[in-house]
Amino acid sequence: MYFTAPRNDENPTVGPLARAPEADPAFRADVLRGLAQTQKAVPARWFYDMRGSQLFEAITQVPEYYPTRTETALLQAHCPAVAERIGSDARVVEFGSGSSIKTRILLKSMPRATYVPIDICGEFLDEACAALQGLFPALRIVPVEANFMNPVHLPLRQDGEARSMLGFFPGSTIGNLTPEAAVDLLRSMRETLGTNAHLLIGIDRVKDPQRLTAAYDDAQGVTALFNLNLLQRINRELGGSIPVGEFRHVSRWNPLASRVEMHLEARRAIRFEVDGQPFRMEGGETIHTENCHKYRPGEMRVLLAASGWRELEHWTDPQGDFSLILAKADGARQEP
Ligand code: AVJ
Repeated sequence: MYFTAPRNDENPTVGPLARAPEADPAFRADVLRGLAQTQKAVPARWFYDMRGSQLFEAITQVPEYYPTRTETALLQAHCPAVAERIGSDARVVEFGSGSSIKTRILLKSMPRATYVPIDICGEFLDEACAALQGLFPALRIVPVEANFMNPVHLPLRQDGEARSMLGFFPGSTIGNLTPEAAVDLLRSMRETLGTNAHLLIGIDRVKDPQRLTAAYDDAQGVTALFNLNLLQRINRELGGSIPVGEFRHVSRWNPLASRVEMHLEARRAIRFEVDGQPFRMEGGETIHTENCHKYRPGEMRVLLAASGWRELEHWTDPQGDFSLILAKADGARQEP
């Protein structure tokens, strides 16, 4: 979600930065609550303002960040098989669609699909849909502006639309959630999509901790900028006085929780305000900003089974770095 400043030609007395953007009340509540905790923490979804989204796109290009290019290759190799199994006219529901290039790979194999992207950012959604429609003129697109973490009401099936449903959840976004929350989300997707649905999901695998932490701490420092941008966003949108330069980006492997954690570590003792409220941090104290859970293949199967999904296909790259899984709603009654 991002905010645009009023345009100069529409409002000549106001410069682009003259008016502070409207703060999202949910952002304010999450930040104030998170900074008051013993282990300070801000939910990762607040990374994605305009600059954060651009920085994430840049992360996908750095050499250390293998997930995007690995998953892209897997999709290129296996989407034709998915389309063959499900039908090239299925309804494709993407959870957290963003601006993804990956969708194009899938839709290339499913030219007669109806595409239902779900995203919380209406502005991104509109832009992405327009771009996609330009590439696939025959594609039916029915965007839904919603937070996919909650059960979503899908638009009714239109005339001539196929019965088969394919949920699409690439990028290992599921890894941002704890396993418990991941099960809740996968269950709610199962509910949203219905009894005969399939799910195509990308999940990153456990591997050498050095490669994992490097993927979240690239040499060019793009991930550091991405992490630190959260503090800039807090300052800008919530009237914060956080001394951003006093923070250091940290990426660490937590072996017990099987996840990479990103933190922002205070270099020395500091005080600052957010929304008029005072906060202090000791030197070395951190704000926990993201979890990226990694799974082993068997654990992925268990995670899916616990959420009502049965694994049909499990594809990986030659190095076994990343998984692309096709699952089917379990216990599906055969619809007439
Ligand atoms: C978009 C959540 C999949 O966890 O790998 C990348 C986000 N954060 N580098 C990930 C991210 C820092 C990314 N996901």
